[in-house]
Amino acid sequence: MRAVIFDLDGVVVNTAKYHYLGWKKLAKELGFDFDISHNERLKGVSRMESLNIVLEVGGITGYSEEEKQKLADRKNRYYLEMIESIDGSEILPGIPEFLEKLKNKGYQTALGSASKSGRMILEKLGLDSKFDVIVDGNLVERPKPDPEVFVKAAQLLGVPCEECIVVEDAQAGVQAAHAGGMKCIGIGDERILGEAEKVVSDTEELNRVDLERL
Ligand code: G16
Ligand code: MG
Repeated sequence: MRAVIFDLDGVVVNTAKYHYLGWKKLAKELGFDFDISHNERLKGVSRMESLNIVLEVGGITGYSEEEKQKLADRKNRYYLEMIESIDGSEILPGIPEFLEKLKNKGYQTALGSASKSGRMILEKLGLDSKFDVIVDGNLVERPKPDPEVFVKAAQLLGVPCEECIVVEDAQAGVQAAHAGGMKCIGIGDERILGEAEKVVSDTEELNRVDLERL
């Protein structure tokens, strides 16, 4: 194994709660409640796909593509307002140590995130220099579970896909890693991420995984 590709939301930083609050606010304005029980479905999927899920939950149909774009933009404004003040204290536990350990052992590292704000968030957290390559939602066309985001990261690193390990917290992300011919470590619930080669309950535990024995 030569490289580790990190998802952002739920792996490097917990931005999921801000995505959730942004969608919840939008839903409230549209006249329904979007509660936390539906949130798992939003993880790792693109902004537009998330909007479709939110509207489905609210039983709302009939918006034109143009109207949907405006709703997605509105949610993104709420999201950007909320993450305006995030800082290094919101980096998930064990991640800086894991990045350091990978560097010392000679692994290359990349970000592979669906979020169009991916690079900006890493910059805010002071982590952008810790990744050899950053691929975020601005550089890809097809959302996870399509492997495009990870394959692009591997290409930019110059490492064959079979020698890359993806770290993911979303089912769509595990599927994307496998579709790209990569191994995957899941962070979270074994029942949701069970397809991954290894599932750990939190990011701290990444430091105890033997990457050569996945
Ligand atoms: C993240 C989140 C998703 C979000 C997506 C797009 O993906 O998990 O909930 O919908 O990015 O984000 P944005 O609206 O900022 O472009 P990831 O791949 O980092 O887990
Ligand atoms: Mg994620």
